[in-house]
Amino acid sequence: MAVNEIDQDNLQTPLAKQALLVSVYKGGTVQRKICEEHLDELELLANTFGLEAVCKVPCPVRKFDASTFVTEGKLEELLLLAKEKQANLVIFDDEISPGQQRNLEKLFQIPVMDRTEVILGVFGQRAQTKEARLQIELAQIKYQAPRLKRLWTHLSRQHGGGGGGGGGGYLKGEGEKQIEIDRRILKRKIEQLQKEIDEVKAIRETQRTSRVRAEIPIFAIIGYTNAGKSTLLNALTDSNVFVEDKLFATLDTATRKYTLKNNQDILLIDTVGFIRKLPHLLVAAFKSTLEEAIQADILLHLVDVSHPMAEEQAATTFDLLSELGAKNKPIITVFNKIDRDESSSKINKLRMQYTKSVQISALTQQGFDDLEEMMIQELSKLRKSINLRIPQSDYATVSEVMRLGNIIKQDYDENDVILKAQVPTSLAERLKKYIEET
Ligand SMILES: Nc1nc2c(ncn2[C@@H]2O[C@H](COP(=O)(O)OP(=O)(O)OP(=O)(O)O)[C@@H](O)[C@H]2O)c(=O)[nH]1
Ligand SMILES: [Mg+2]
Repeated sequence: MAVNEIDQDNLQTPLAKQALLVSVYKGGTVQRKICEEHLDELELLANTFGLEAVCKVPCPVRKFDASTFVTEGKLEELLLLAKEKQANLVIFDDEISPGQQRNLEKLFQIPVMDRTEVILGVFGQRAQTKEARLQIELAQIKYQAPRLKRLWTHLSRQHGGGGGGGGGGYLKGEGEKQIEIDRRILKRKIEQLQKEIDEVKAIRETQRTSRVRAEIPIFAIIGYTNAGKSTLLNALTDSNVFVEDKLFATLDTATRKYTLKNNQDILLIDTVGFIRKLPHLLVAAFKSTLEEAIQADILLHLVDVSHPMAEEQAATTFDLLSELGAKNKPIITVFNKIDRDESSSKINKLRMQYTKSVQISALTQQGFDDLEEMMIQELSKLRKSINLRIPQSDYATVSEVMRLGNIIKQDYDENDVILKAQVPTSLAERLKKYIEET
């Protein structure tokens, strides 16, 4: 059979769907419990991707094997289990190196994926905008590039463009020559995608600049996937952003205008959800999209307090925020889904950790007044960007601006000091007589 025919056949072949899920842990019962929670999340991810978990295996390990990730004894157990449960796919919750993946596939004789690949697949299926699609395709190709020698692959065999669909079939090992050709094709594809992304980004930059000029304060709703971010945006602004009890319902940021009770207009941005061990390729891919959100004036960090892993999820979000350089933004932590019957002890513990917080239900709109009040309060603390002309003789004021504000530009004009500065709104109030309109 010619290579082309094989390709064609495989594109028709349905994706292996019966997955054996494996997550490793070191330690005792506490670690095992956490491991089980991680497996539940992996199952949700797999389901979202269109796969079914036939068995979830918390796998205690003492050490790892460089070539097969888990050691021989464990591996034998897993091989037996995969046969017994008639799995035709294995998914590891941990990151598996290209070499390990190849070796594991040889042993299992069925495709072996890791969490990263599932997340990339889900993102691929769900992306809507051109930029998100391009970025995901780029991340998928970069993931695939060192893995061309795998027995099975699906990401590189997707229907061209868009990176969409969990579709494509699994392909039996490709020859060395084919791998070389594929590698060159991938390299060219990466360059081309990067160019397209840059173009789309440039357009978005211009849009952002015009928004900044409008000086409407921006609140970004951020948080773990499925926390209820889109539900909150919809409830506040009567919108229709897609909401679903699955992971990564939102992959594109959506912006809506909202007027607070004090008549202040604001923009609310709904964002892509965070997840534990978000593949680095995707952090990089979404950096620019997320950065836009993170350049918001204030972050509303939504936490689903009804989730057993609420604490870990909040911590994960904070880790990703610092990776994106946004940890020091004003953040209001919003404990969501309080309509669900949950022990208040968990909320109390979280409140000790996240002191600037409110409790709401985006579904029943309970607690919305408190949320708004805190938003107004935070907003009033914001700094304001102003242009000042201060006579040099007023040393005291000049030094006060230097001390309390952020000097962006400093010039002299005859006997005046000309400053462009960001200052707290309260100080701006006091500086009124020196403020110059531009
Ligand atoms: N009981 C309850 N369910 C809620 C609440 N807020 C959201 N949900 C549900 O939680 C699920 C996820 O909501 P989304 O708004 O899609 O969550 P998200 O944070 O936007 O999720 P991603 O876009 O996937 O990151 C949906 O089934 C919502 O109906 C709430 O306050 N109470
Ligand atoms: Mg959403």
